[in-house]
Amino acid sequence: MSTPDAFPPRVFPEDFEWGAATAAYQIEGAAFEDGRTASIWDTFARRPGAVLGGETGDVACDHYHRWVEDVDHLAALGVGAYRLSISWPRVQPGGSGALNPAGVQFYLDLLRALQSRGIRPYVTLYHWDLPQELEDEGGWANRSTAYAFAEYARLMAEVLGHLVDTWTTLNEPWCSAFLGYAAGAHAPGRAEPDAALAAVHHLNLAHGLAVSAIREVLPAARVSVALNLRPIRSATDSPEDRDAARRIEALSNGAFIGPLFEGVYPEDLLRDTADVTDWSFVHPGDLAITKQPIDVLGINYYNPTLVRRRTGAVTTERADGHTPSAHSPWVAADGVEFVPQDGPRTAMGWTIDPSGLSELLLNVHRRVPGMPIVVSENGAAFDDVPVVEGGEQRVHDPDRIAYLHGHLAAVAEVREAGVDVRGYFAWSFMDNFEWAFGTSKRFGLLYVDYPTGERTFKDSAHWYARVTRTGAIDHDVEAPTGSGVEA
Ligand code: PNW
Repeated sequence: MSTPDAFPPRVFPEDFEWGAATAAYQIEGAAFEDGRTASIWDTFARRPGAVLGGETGDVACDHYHRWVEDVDHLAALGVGAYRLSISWPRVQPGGSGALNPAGVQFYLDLLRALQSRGIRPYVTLYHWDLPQELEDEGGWANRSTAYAFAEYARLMAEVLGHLVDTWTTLNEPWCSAFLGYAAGAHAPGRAEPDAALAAVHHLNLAHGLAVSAIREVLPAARVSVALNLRPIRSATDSPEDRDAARRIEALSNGAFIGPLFEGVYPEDLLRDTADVTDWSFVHPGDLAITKQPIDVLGINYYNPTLVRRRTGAVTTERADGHTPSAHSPWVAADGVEFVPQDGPRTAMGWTIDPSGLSELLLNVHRRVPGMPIVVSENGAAFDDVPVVEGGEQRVHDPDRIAYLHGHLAAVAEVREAGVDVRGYFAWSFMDNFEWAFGTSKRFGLLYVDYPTGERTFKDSAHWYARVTRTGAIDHDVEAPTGSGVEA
């Protein structure tokens, strides 16, 4: 172990992008201020039983009013980049027509403040807060939503383009489609497998249309998408278990990598889902649109996925950590069982396994050769408890430090093996509204005291600040223990 001042050896190059990430609905609050209209999350959170404790994002971290202070905290973290998302209904109420000047001004001010601190903004256009009016017309199951999204992207490129470093079209379209439209665990809370597959395609189409729209306005734009790809592991080498893994590989990874980088939907995906849909929502020419060249691929990784052929009855899928729901997000996969894995877990119940990240990065490197990658989200929720020491509030979170350290070591390892990983964004900059779990799950480097809104650097934030300054990761690491959620 080394002391903070001893400067352990640099593992990452000078130009490695160190970042932290958030999303609009999870931090902004001010849900109905200055002309913002409802998103599907405002509506969904008001549905009884949808969010733990009946919480909403009405206030969240109140970032809409505290952004000046938050930019100071980002600067203190030493990050070179900040990944944020734009609330579509804040800048374009209702999802169509004219922009809302007050909403645009908020992002102009925020982006200028970041720029003045030398922090590069990575801007995600869609992190799950679809304007409610578009959902009322069918949401992502309706093809016209993809065109509405492209128009919104074009408008954002026009008004914010001079201040944005990297555009990310969508965050985790798997979650939007399957948690939103099949499991019903996320907004809009629909359990319609055929609509979920239509949503997959319309999200892929929206991505492609938006990439073109951004490039029409900004020919030199750096464009990205953030996918929650998974390393899928088969419990045994039996043909049945391997077939289960193949099916989940197609639903998790192939359904996005195929159309975005290869210009096809995997044949096995079409075959596996043939009883659910005939895929007639894929029109001639669509796969040329979805396969727009992009500059960098964002990968969000939290935990590995272990599957086998189902032997028992279908139960509510919990092993992979999505929100408990009466419905599975895994369309046409009743014959697959998700196997709980041994070892330490986070407060989400998610297995801690950095080897899943190296495996995933190697898989993507092989499947999408030459594509620069950033880890656009990685991090962990633990049951953080603030303590007062010497009159100062502290949050000791050794498990989070160990999690980040282990996963950064995995990134360093695959970089040595030739995988082109250019950056890493910790999820999250601060504790926030964790979707169906509300504020009960804390992923932040900064602790947020929700009653007062006060932010405190956790020990992991101090640790990460040393990482961002030195490019070295071996500062004061303790052994991982997990927070006590047992397998
Ligand atoms: C991602 N799953 O969500 C999101 O991009 C973040 O907004 C979120 O806060 C973070 O990860 C932590 O959850 C996910 O069920 C939600 O597989 C659910 C799943 C995956 C990612």
